[in-house]
Amino acid sequence: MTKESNINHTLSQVADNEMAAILKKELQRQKSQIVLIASENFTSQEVIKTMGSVLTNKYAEGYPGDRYYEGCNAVDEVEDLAIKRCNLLFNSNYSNVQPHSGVQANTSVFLSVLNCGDRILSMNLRDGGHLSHGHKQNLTGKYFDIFTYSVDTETEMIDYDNVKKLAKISKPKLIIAGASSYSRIIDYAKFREIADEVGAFLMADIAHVAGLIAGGIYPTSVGIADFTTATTHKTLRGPRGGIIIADKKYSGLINKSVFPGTQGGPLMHIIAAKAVCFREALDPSFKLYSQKIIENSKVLCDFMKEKGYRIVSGGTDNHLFLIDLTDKHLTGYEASEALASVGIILNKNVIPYDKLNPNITSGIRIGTPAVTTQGMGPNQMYEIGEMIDFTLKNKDNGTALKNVARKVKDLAESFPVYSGL
Ligand code: DSN
Repeated sequence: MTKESNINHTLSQVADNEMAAILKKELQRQKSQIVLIASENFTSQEVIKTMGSVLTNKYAEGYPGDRYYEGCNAVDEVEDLAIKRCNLLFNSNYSNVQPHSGVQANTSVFLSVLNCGDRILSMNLRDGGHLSHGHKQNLTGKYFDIFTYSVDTETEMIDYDNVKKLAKISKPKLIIAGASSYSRIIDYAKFREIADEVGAFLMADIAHVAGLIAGGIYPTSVGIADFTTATTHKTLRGPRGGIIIADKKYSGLINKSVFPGTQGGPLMHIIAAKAVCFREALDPSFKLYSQKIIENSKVLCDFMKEKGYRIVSGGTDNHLFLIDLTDKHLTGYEASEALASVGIILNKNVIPYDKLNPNITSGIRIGTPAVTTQGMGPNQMYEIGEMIDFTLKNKDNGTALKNVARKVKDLAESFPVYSGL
């Protein structure tokens, strides 16, 4: 153990017994349950240590070489390194690594080129879009004029002709390509054509697929969209945070919009951890990891289909898929609760044209980034699929479910992620 990591270790052992007990409980939960939440992952211990470093003490409003505080030499190096690696990873010439989250990255882009009341065309939340793309209870829905596109009623995929039609009718200033529960490839080039035709800016929110793009197995939006936003903690497997990638010509606008536009002091410990994550994602092994995420997702999706579950859009091209439970006479709420009771952790999710509200939903969303990090492969996907099917069919049989819960725990614990912890 290096001196630095010793310090980190000691700091994480400080004697707040109450908190230590909670942390222990959460670690134990993560080790013993099967995580199928499409937006979660197990970040490396290196990333965790970096997040828990002394960098958290430093105020650094501004940007490298131009801060409002003294003593920023080291944090300047940290941020420069994170930017350099981010640009290398996504083949870009400008990135801003300061956004605290994906929502803040999105908000910063909006405020950089839009005025209050300007029109945005984005994907409907119910069909796979994200809250921050214009939901009426989100800041975007309150401050901008939102038009939405839906997926096709038959294919449940984006209908680009319809998006074009809506763009021509609504004449948005910004179009958003991106989703948080869409299992198909998003054609950023087609979105670019549409945006150009109506003179709109194009923003791609790649939060979910950032790791797949970094691994080179999913089409990139960088160089196509004017702005690409992402989070670093989903398929990219880094710390919880956001980034913005764009052409250098937008650097002034975006930098100003992040700070002082929407944020104050950057979280330097998180930015350092982002840099560590980018380095990990630049390693050739990350390509293999991202390939395996999709392989596992397809295997589990096909298995559930064979078991008689209706998959939204009929399949998946990425790390997630949605199951429509309508014909099983189960809601997403009931299914996710039943699965959680045996230790299979996922989320209820609205499906396209869902008649149920987001607290109940007709579907569940299943994602494979976390189990793939654990090293699970096709055989474990079959095992998990069997356990999901059995649990949903026997959700009121407590004795049978106890047996499944034991199997879930055994499976999770036989693929340890944090063996040293
Ligand atoms: N991005 C959402 C998810 O997919 O879980 C959370 O906002």
